[in-house]
Amino acid sequence: MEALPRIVVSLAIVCGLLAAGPAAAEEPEQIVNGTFDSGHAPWWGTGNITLDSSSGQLCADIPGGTVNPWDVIIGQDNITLIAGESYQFGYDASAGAFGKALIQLPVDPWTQFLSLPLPATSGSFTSPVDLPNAQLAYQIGGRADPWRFCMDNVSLRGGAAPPVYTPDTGPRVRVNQVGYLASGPKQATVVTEATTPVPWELRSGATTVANGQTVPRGVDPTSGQNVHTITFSNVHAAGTYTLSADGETSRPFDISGNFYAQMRDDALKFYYTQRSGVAIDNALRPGYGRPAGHAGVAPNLGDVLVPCQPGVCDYSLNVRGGWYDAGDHGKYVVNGGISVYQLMAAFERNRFAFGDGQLSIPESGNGVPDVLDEARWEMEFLLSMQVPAGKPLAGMAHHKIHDSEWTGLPLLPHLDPKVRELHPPSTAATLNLAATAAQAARLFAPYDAAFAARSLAAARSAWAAAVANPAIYASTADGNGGGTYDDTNVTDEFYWAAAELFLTTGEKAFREAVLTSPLHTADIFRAKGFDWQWVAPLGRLDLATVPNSLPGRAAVKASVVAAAESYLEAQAAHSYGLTYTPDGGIFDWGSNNLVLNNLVVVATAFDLTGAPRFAEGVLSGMDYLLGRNALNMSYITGYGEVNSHNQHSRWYSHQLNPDLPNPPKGTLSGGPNSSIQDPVAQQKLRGCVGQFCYIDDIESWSTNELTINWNSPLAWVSSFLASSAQPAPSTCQVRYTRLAQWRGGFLSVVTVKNTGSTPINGWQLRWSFLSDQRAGAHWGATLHQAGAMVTATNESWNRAIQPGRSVTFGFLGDPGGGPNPNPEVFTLNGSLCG
Ligand code: 9MR
Repeated sequence: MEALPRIVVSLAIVCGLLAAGPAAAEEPEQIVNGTFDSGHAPWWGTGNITLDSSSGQLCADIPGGTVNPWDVIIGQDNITLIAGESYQFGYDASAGAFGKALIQLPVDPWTQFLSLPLPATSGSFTSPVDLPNAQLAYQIGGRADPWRFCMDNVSLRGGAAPPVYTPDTGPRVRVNQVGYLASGPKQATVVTEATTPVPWELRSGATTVANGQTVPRGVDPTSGQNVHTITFSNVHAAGTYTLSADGETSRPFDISGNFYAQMRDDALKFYYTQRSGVAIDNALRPGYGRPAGHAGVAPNLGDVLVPCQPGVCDYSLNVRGGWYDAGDHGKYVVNGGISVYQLMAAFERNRFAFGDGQLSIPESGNGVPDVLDEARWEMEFLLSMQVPAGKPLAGMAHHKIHDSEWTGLPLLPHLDPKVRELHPPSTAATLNLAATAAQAARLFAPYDAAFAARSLAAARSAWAAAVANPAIYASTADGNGGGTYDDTNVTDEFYWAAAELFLTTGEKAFREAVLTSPLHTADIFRAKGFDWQWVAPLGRLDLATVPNSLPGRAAVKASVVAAAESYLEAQAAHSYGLTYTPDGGIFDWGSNNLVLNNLVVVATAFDLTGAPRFAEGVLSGMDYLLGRNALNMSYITGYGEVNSHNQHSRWYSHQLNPDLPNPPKGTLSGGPNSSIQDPVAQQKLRGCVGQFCYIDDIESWSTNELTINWNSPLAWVSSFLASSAQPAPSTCQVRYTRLAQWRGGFLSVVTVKNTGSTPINGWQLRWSFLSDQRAGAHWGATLHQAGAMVTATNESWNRAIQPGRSVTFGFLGDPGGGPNPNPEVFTLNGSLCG
């Protein structure tokens, strides 16, 4: 709450119209967020106004020329009234307010329990009915001239206090409900009133396999609970266990082999069913098939020819495709950027963990690792958001495309009837495009040279456009129908984009941009982690890990390791093992993705140093997400005894319509958010402490949504854990030799060796030419070329390759116009060869 202009306050005092009298002050408050301290949820407005709470009041510019009071409304729903109870209503408003404030039935016949003609600011009534969903509506239309309305301190006191919600947190012994890796660290947390050690026992069935004393840890500020910890890392035997202490027994859990490869694949499969612009094939995702969304078929009004918001541009773009951001139907370049980056970064970190056919997507079998195919689905969308040549701001990227108004749940994508609009270009979006297109250019080069070249060209033009327009920011008020993703500090986006362009091209200009960025030597790794709005760490991590010749690279690597050390320190001090320690213990929106992104830094330190404590820190960090937390639940759908499965989504709306599915296995929930901006959280979690600011309810969009940028660090971290603990060795080796070259032709032979321990029966070897080469006459294999991609299939006589043995084939080629570099990446039957 911020003070309204003085005139209003004094007017209220003179007239005795204060929001709530002293007698009523003890009565329970029924209005949710009447003070607009952090946004204006759950207030809504009609489509002809934009609600703005950036000043700590709720304001809107009211258009002139409407006819009826109800042509413009600001309202709040779901107010509980009890028959026979009296209620006192009040608020502050800007001078000259016009219209009426109504408390009424939310549907026909719109029975009014209170009708207050503005500018009056208080009134009272006795409810004639029991009603769980009364509506407060400020009907402020009907004026000829435009005007501005502001209000604050809206209050309705009376009736009964909303019932106190107590989550069912199950047994007080908190464990990773999925499992601890046999060789990994094993810790648990006990909630207890005891202040001295208590005995614990680890049991397999009725047998006690280990015991000891808990370690009292005092009151954990992120939960308000008094807790102890238990360590049982020296138990390695696989099995199903329970842990008991203080008269409580944990939920069952495993000590097991590595399940993170499964989690990696599930986290990545999430993206296919987020796809826009294409039908989801039920055969590939049983239970999740649906028609194409926003593919230009009615009632959809997009996304094949999407105009700008009025006055923003004079063209339309085909922006079909990409991933829906979250539970809404919006597509946002900034958020798409970090998401697709993290998928490609996971691949770049360890190409051997990713194969063709791994994710059961329509592109499986095309010779390209599925993770890159999935990433390309989003990259093509990001590229399509670039302002065309010849138009104002050419080379910039539009910030976002989404509905002109918010829609309700459930709503399958193909049924969305709202107008779709391109929003103005922003520097942040443009640099997201530059960074990811540069990254794509180097990763796709071995598979599709043409796409790589197109990406690099787009990255360069986006960079140039951002340099020319370095401070075009998305508006904080542009949030009708979609998220704002606003950001007024883009030094980090500049740093990240410069880093990616340098890593791909090695060019001096980008090297200088990296070295002169104020962030290059700054302490950019924050206790609260990084996300779409703070992307400097992406640049730093890649400069540390992707091979390059940057001067002073040792310091870059050291900065990552130092940050990881501080995260490990935080983890050791935290009784639930969190590396995420936000200022004042205020958990952010999507805190679980911040938890994971800190683990990305710790994991990268492992890659840089090989020190086991970093890999162990990542494993312990996952325990929090998988059940070792104050709510005793796993935040990953389908993992753990009790897990999030009602995430906010318009198409995984099972909680609202049993015919629709829950989110797929491997979907991360946003997690605890201290600011609880949505009505369900505000009704149930008021006054919550840190970890308790979460509810697995589909309408709790501020604590329980799913997004593409939250599953991406889950994919990255689980991929790290899958492969750092169990590197998947390649089982083939390819030698490509260009024996001769002459004007207009060349001769190559290729030897494929089975380095695994089982025979290969039938093979297909694939590579992509890096230039314009064409394969011609061949022997020892049948060659087929599509674009740059070549598929060599065995002949009947050499289909078997025994372990340790090789086959050789050859071909005549045409080098095309350009150079004739040897291909670098080969897949055999979909798996990468070493
Ligand atoms: O993830 C975003 C979070 O960091 C912001 O604080 C929040 C409010 O601006 O918005 C979140 O993003 C939402 C986006 O605006 C719209 N699609 C759903 C996203 C996840 O809740």
